[in-house]
Amino acid sequence: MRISALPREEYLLPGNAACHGCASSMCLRTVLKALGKNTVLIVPASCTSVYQGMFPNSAIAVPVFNTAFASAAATASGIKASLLQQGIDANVVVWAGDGGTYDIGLQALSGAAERNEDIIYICYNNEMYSNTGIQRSGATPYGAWTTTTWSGKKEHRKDVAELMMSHEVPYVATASAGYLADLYQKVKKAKKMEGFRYIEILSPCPPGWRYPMEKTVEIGKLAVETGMWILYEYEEGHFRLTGVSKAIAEGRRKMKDIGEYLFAQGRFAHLSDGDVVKIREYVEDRWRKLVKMESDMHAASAKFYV
Ligand SMILES: Cc1ncc(C[n+]2csc(CCOP(=O)(O)OP(=O)(O)O)c2C)c(N)n1
Ligand code: SF4
Repeated sequence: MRISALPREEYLLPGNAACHGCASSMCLRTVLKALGKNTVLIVPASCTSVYQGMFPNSAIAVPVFNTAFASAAATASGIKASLLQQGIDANVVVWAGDGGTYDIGLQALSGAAERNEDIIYICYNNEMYSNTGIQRSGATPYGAWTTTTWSGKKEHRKDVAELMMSHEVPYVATASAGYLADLYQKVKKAKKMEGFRYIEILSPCPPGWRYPMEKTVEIGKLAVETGMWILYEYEEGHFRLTGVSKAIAEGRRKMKDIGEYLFAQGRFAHLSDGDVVKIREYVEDRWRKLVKMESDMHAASAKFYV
């Protein structure tokens, strides 16, 4: 599918307050095209709650409920229940940053996933708390500069998409701002399903990642092409790699060197050779783990109880 084939309706209006080159706003625009107007967005404190505009004005042409940082998934669960009680069937969708997902909103997210609430939770992961001045989050990768990791983060990031798979929810997918048509198709698929659905989008941020604003799509693609970010779907218990990640796993595409991704961004400019080796090893380990997960999935289709 080509970007030009996306619906022409706009639900994120131009002239909003997002930075130039903001992947979060590009992805939200795409996500809303897939969801359509019968949608309620739940947005915790984040860049989105700023660029959406100040009441009574809004850059988002569907109802938006701003909620406290920790409670997006709980708020969405309550709104869905209330709408159903009133006989209204609408897409109830959380749109939250990684700070609101990986750290501060994690308990509400886990609870809603475990209850299999009938909502879609989308995390736009810019790997930091951007809105408050680029602080580290649990999603910040090893080595990255932030204003609270001046010499580079010392820990690897955690992985909430994998955590959602361990909750065995109906649908988990990863996407990247480099591939908006893939994001659109994954949201379309999620929209048709029932129960808890989680989508996480790698969402580059020019001021936080320190690269020129016109490079957002290129950086979003490089993340996938170098294996730093892996595209996949987990659907009703079945895991599979998708898009460029699948092509790399099947040997149809060669993986690019991690340096192409890292040194396109000022936040990694200080990395030593040792740091790069450490990141490369981490990426290779994770890559092997997910490729194995896909092949184990096929092998495990045998029945244990006969
Ligand atoms: C409980 C609480 N702690 C801190 C804040 C201040 N705060 C508002 S937005 C934000 C950062 C949000 O980061 P993230 O969720 O990653 O979204 P982004 O800003 O990157 O879009 C913070 C720390 C808050 N509003 N509430
Ligand atoms: S700081 Fe980053 S995430 Fe926030 S609006 Fe700007 S580009 Fe988007």
